[in-house]
Amino acid sequence: MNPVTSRNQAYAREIAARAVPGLPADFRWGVATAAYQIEGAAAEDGRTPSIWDTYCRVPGMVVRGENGDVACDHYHRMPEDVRLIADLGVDTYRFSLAWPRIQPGGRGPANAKGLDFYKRLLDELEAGDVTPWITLYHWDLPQELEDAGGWPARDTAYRFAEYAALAHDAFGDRVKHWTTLNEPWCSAMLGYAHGNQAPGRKDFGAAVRAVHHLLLGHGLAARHIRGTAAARGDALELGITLNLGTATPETDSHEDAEACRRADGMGRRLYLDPLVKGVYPEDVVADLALQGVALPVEEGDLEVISTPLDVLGVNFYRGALFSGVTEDGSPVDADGLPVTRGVERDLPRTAMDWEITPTALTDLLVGLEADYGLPTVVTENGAAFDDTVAEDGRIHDADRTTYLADHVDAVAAARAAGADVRGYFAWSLMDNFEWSYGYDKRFGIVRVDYDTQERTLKDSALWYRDTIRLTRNTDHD
Ligand code: IFM
Repeated sequence: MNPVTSRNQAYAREIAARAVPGLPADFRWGVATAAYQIEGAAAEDGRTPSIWDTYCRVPGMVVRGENGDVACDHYHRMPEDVRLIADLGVDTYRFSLAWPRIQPGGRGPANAKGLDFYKRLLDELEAGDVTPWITLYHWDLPQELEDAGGWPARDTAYRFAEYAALAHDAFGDRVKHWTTLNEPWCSAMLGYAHGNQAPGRKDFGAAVRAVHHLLLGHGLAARHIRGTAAARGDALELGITLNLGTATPETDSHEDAEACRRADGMGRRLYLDPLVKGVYPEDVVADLALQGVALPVEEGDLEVISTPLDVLGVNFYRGALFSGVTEDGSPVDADGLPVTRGVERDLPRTAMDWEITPTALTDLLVGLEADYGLPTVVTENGAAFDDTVAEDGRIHDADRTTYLADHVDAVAAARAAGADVRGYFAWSLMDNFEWSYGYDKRFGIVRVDYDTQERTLKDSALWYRDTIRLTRNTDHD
């Protein structure tokens, strides 16, 4: 039985009421998307290819060889999509700008037609009373910059700062919320070490250089944006978004504690320590040195990287259990170095085969507060499930509703425990191009029929709308 249908609003209200306590009326509710995943219009109005356009064309890299050429056709259906967002009652829409649309080829002046599209988007959002939240970089590096070395090359950081300046100069008077990078861990590690995201390179040393240059690019952009906003008197809330999880040891052994230290080091502290404290974590630097790899830090870089942040964006999907030994308990190493092994648990999973671990979100947010003390916003959280369209034409995605409700509860619990969490954005507004998985995995609270481009609110979207309404009307703080 599906628990949340439009005919069963009582149940939806029950779940919503469960999610409300602890969240104040001014809590920020949003939905999020990213340019390459929804826009389509890949070759229109001067946009040039990004690394994802190229990667999608490499046989075997993306399920069924799919790509973002058309995606959700958002570029042409944007006003309709914004109406959908406004009708959900969210106050914020987080979207990314396509670098190759705004600055084709990654160098030179801004492309007026590219800027125009986002100007029209801002107009529509304003008309719908929805606050824009811009992400400058959600993985679509102009291909020309990859050809010149990509993120492992220092120059890319300066190119990013130049593009960020073009974008902020154009929209800074209308947009207060700016995120520089989305999930630099993915750009660096999946793109340059694992090779399962664009540009598909497999070179750990290059990935570590990419980490530093992404952070440097962030810092250079942040400095410019801060300076211009202050000079122009523009309101500004500036941040970066990281994909973060939790690392829990399987046992209380030294090996498992070390495995978690390494995982947390490479996944969380390698980014947050330089961003917030202006230093790279010594233990991670030492681990990298053992692997013959170094961060290419130059004088003054860490000062730039630690330009003050107003908010930390947290993308959360799952926590993980780690061990430092093999399944039969024997110590193990690879090339003489200790390994970190993810341990599978008997937990419910999403269609991505990701374990569902809502309490890990509470732990993560509370831990971030303790370690870094920055206000946070959950800039992405959500789940892919194998949705079906029922005979009544609706999508009764109770699994997604439950996932979202449990994670909203987890945010409320983190706030109750003292974490300054100020918002929650569902990933994603609508089904879209899920990178190497193509269109197979559906994360949307709105269904997209890719044959007709018809949008249909799933039950989870109705639940989200009701939850937001109830929270606004019930201030618990
Ligand atoms: O779709 C992605 C998004 O682009 C970045 N964060 C994770 C999502 C789900 O995999």
